[in-house]
Amino acid sequence: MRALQFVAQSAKETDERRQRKQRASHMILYPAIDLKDGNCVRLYKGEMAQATVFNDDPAAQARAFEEAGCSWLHLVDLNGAFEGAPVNGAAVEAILSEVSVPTQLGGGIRDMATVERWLARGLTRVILGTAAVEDPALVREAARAFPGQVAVGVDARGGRVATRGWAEETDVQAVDLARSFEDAGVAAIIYTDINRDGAMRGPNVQATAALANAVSIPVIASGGVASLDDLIALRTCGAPLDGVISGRALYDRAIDLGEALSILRGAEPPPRGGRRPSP
Ligand code: AMZ
Repeated sequence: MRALQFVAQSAKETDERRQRKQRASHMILYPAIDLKDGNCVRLYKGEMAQATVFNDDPAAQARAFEEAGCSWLHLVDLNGAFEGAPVNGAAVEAILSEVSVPTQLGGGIRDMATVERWLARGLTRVILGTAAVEDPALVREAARAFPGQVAVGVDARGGRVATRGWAEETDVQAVDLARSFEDAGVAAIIYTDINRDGAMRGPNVQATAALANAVSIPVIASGGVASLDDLIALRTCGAPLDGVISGRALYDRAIDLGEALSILRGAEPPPRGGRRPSP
């Protein structure tokens, strides 16, 4: 009897270990829907003047990502990030009523009332960027009030954090900012290398790994993903990443969404050079 219990117990332990390992190697793909003037756009290195419209129906775009198997959506209110208050609220609401996957939104969320309003409307997570630098007490208060629902956006140019639509430079080092929230209960740090964003030159794997190794908060990589190899590089970078945000590469079809999802779930990588040959 005792032997049987032992066998059952060790089978359970093996199972748990396997699940833990699977979780550790599983990364979430966050497809980005960046909103400018009600449209889905991609910018080049955050420049509003260099916007390319990919879809004028954000809700349809969101549904397409959901139908393709994405388990989360990453939304950005670009006008909101510049203006310091929500601007593309109607588009965000249209997305929320269209999809049932969890969503995170950043851009123009700078006070508690806005945090509360968005979470009450069905967002899963809010992202605070500028406020993390200018009003860190807000991040702490929000994370306390909404555990698991507040992420910090750390957007850096040359290692230093930029704010207000990335138009303002600060002297704050990305790693220092991330570390300062170590005990605040934030759900994630979303780390963007601005010079890679929209540039299709590959992500800054080294800086992302360094940041992820410097904090115990889950880190989401953002900026520059251009190929399936980039996803493999992030997945095997030596730091546990929670996920990766991709925008332009998905819209341009530089990476195949289905293949990206399977790579991030820990499947064997396809042959180098990207796509598998078609049957
Ligand atoms: O592309 C840009 N110029 C840009 C952008 N994508 N500016 C800000 N943002 C995003 C950040 C973060 O998700 O990556 O807006 C959010 C931060 O907004 P705020 O208002 O809190 O600084």
